[in-house]
Amino acid sequence: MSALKEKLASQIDSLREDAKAIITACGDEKLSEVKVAQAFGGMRGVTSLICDTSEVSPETGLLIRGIPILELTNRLPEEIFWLLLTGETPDEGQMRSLHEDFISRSEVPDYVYNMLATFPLDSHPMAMLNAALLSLERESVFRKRYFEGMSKDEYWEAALEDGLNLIAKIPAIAAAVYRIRYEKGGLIPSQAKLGWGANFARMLGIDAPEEEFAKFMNLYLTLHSDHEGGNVSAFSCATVGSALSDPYYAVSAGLNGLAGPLHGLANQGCLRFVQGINERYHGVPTDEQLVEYAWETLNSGKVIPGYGHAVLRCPDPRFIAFHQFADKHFKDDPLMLIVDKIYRLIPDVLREQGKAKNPFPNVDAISGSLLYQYGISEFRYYTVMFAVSRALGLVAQLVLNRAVGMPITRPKSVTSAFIKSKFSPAVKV
Ligand code: HAX
Repeated sequence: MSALKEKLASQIDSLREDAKAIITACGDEKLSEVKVAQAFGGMRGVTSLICDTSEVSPETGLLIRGIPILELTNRLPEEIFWLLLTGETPDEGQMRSLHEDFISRSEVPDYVYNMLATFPLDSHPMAMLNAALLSLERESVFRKRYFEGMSKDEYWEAALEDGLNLIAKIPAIAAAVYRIRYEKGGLIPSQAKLGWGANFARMLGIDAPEEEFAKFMNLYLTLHSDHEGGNVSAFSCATVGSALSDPYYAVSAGLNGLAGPLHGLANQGCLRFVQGINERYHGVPTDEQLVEYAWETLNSGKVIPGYGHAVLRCPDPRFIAFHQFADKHFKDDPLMLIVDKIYRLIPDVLREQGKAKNPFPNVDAISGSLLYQYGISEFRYYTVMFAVSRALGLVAQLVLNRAVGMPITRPKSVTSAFIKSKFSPAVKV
């Protein structure tokens, strides 16, 4: 048994007992109430999910298992995966075991590459990634064991099997999407022993200093790994997984959500915004010019990409981590100077407009501009890199959900006619 499986196996009983004890002790307590505006408003602020892998504090941002993300920026993404799942950081032996486990599972079947090669070249890279993950569903251990009659207590093990296989293979698949979709030449063979992030960096075949780019990629993959349970990708993945659809279906569903412009796709929009400024003003604009550009964007009914957040009410610490990295490596680059200036000036513009509840940058305000520094100029690919990282959190959440026996997700809906009739005194019909 791998060290990770052994570790989880030792925790499962207490996870289940904890969940039961909590429900017995305070199952009738209220977590939140739902107002009509919230039902019409994407359930914003309705506390109704359990997620132990990470939480997002409005005031300080992402905590992974209670640890602020800024304290984890030197960790490898594999360590973060272990932490997300077990609540502990792995020791050297455990890391070695996880590393070997990923190596042994990393080979991608040829049919996946063959299918990717048939995609028209104007396909979106996220559609290619998700199609590839779905094609791997035929390998699902969870589905096979489910139909062989596996007991409920074993669901987590089968979900972990699929999850580990998916995570071990996703870097090579994502790199293949890049090289095929953008006609970069042949695929670069995997060297899984380099480590999960460094191998991904290498397989992309980017012309950048290898060690520095690998370091950047590890940071990127760590920062995007998880963001509690209610964001579109996590919630979609958990919902699909709750029907006992196997992890290939569930993770791919989550990543389809990540492909939306208000979620993971914002990183490509943000770099376009920064470049638009660069082109209009032939370099770094004056403060007045930048503010003018921001108002033009807002007045034309668009959002400022990379700013605002459904939960955060502070600068996203993931933005801060990238900003620190940029300061170290690309301090005087014009695009980074524009990113900096936006950070300094846009919050006041958004405050003045008075709509966005959070006027501060989120992670997407800078991630694309950094990828661009390394010569990755294919905007549409950026969300694929986000997806590679987010697979860590989605799998961790799925495995834990199956471990504690989370039932099928099924909130109740009502019709708008019901709301009108129930609250008619308050509604002019
Ligand atoms: N620029 C302009 N207006 C904004 C804004 C921004 N950056 N952020 C929010 N607003 C507007 C909203 O569009 C909304 O306007 P309407 O009332 O006219 O509909 C109003 O402010 C209130 O919105 P909110 O409650 O503050 O924000 P939401 O929770 O509804 O939405 C979003 C959160 C992240 C979707 C939003 O802030 C946004 O569209 N930001 C720009 C896109 C972006 O950066 N997305 C990435 C988010 C991080 C992420 O998930 N990455 O994967």
